[in-house]
Amino acid sequence: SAALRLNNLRRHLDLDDTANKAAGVNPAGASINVKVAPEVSEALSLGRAVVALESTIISHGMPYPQNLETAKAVEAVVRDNGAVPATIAILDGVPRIGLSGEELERLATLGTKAQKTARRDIAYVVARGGNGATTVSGTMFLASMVGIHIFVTGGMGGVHRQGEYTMDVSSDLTHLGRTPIAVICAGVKSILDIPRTLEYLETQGVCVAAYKTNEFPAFFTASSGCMVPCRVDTPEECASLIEANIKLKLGSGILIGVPIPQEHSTSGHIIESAINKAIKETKENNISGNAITPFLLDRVNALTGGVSLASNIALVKNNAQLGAKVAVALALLRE
Ligand code: PSU
Ligand code: MN
Repeated sequence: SAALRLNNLRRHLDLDDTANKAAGVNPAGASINVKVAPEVSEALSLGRAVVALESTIISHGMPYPQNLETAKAVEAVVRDNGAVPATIAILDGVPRIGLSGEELERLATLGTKAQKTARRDIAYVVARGGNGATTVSGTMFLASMVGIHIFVTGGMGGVHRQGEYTMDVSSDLTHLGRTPIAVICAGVKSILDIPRTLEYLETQGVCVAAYKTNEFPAFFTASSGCMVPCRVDTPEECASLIEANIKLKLGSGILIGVPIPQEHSTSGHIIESAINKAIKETKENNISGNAITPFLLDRVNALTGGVSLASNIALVKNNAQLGAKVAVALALLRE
């Protein structure tokens, strides 16, 4: 079955290391250039554990140099737990699956000069030869193109507060509804409307699970007050769920919410008052569209005096640890 997997991958990619170009096949069947890091393409062709990581968190989610330090530390956690990390971004118009140290550094120093690249932005960034930091939706698209099943991040986008009026619903949700990938994260921040986010995920057919709890986590705090339909308690249980989803060919994704470790959780009260103030500021400053999320993340961090950034870093590492273990368990199942 390893040979079969290799053939499957070859069908999607021209694994020519010298040219280091891959002809990825998008759902419409057209070919584009994708650069897969040698370590990642080798792991994929051998059916080994691979974990995708997003890059908007690096460019827009954290300040320099903590963004670079965190990106490197998260990759190290993935490796220490037996999987190969594949940080995904677009550099010079070419989607990259797996970044070198230099490329990570470039992205981290570009910061918000890299374009925040959701699904809708991918074609534009590629066409212009630009640099794009992929969001959860953008990363899912590229990861699933090369056959990666597991993706770790801090938090997903969701339905914004008052989304029932603004219609501001992150494409992370619709894209997870049409991509067979598992996103392992600490839930969604309460800058968002969590109950409506869960309703929307249900409509999209996304399987929402929580790790060692029955409650959907709220990023900075373990508790959101919202129950989830599935509970998983071990990496092996996560892997079985992912494998069943693949075998059923549902075509939709899985969200596994991992509560922030107790010792790093920030007082809900501190965060909540910072969030309310930050949301008020978006209105005062006429912040709209895809600038809202980066603005809120930055303001919440500033208003909490960096407390939220420290929690953020700790929870991403925690998610990466579980994500790598799940990837290893899944690779064993699929052998
Ligand atoms: N939420 C976080 N941290 C993040 C993001 C969201 O707690 O870094 C980023 C992710 O890249 C996510 C994107 O995919 O913001 C969602 O943006 P929007 O709300 O504009 O869809
Ligand atoms: Mn939006």
